[in-house]
Amino acid sequence: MAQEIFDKVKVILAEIENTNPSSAEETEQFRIKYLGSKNILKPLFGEIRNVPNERKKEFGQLVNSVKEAAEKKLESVKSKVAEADEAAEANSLDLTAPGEPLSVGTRHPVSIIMNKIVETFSRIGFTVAQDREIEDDWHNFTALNTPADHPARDMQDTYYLLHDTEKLLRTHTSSVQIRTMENQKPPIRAIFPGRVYRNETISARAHCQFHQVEGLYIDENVSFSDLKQTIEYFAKEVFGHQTKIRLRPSYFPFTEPSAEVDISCFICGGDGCNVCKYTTWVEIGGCGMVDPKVLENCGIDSQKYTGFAFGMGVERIAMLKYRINDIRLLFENDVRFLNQFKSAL
Ligand code: 2U9
Repeated sequence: MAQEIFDKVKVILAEIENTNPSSAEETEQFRIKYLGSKNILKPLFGEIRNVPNERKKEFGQLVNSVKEAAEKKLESVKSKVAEADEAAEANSLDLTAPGEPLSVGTRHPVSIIMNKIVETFSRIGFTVAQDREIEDDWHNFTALNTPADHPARDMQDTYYLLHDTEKLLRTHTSSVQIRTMENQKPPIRAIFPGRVYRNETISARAHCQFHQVEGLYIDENVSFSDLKQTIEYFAKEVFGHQTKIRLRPSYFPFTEPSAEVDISCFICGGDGCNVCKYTTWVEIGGCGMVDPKVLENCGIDSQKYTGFAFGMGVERIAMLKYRINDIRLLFENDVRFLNQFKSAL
């Protein structure tokens, strides 16, 4: 009777030694069967009463060795299974699969238009000049023939610096033209892109900051027809080759004669629409022959040299081209707006 119990335990021990779980699931089943709270060794402890006293110690040791064997097996199997699982996962990785695509940013519509304008003028020999945004009265107003009582100089229109009221935020990039003429001898043929500031109440149509590209060509015998040709070339390049230009007489303190520049409406092509307000023309900037007084202010001999100048607002052109009806969208950096320019120009 006692020997039978010993034999049962030995069978279990052999079973443990011969079992080799090969997956996480089989390992768990092994643990439950030999080491779980209802393991198959438990009933054998109950049978210890059938073992004669002199063999009880031997029986206890045998049952313990079975438990130890189960624990040892479980430990060694667990690490092997974990290694196998890791290897299986590594094998399931497809190293030839294409990577996650990087999301590429988009160019800001103002930059797109500014780059297009700069590139267009570069092709006909204009260089690019940039300078400071904080200016003095001379470079922003006085040298440009803007009289002391001109409304543009008013605090209502211009931002003056609080700690240094001699300084202001430039209201146009014309100040860079003055600096260029002060430092270089003609011929001068350059464009002047940059950010400018005006004390405007912000609305859908106006902002206190915007971007301009201005241009200047000074040499001997530069004429109004050179100006017209240059504007026409620019308009056709940027708005399409069917584009016509129209110059309307105007007044600026720094040019004489002066004109507003209109282009034929590229939206309706002459049929009339709400962009051109049914006039078939849209205004894109201004231009004129540099006033001789402005040349003299910069040390250029106005008897020998003449020149033309022009200016345009970049936001206005971006709004016309992309049909944007609120200038504030161009300064808010909302990606839902900016992402729409992915494939522009
Ligand atoms: C110098 C001499 C002349 C630049 C010019 C305009 C006409 C003009 C506006 C267009 C829209 C400004 O951005 S805007 O509001 N500009 O109409 N600008 S002539 O004339 C100059 C500049 C510098 C030394």
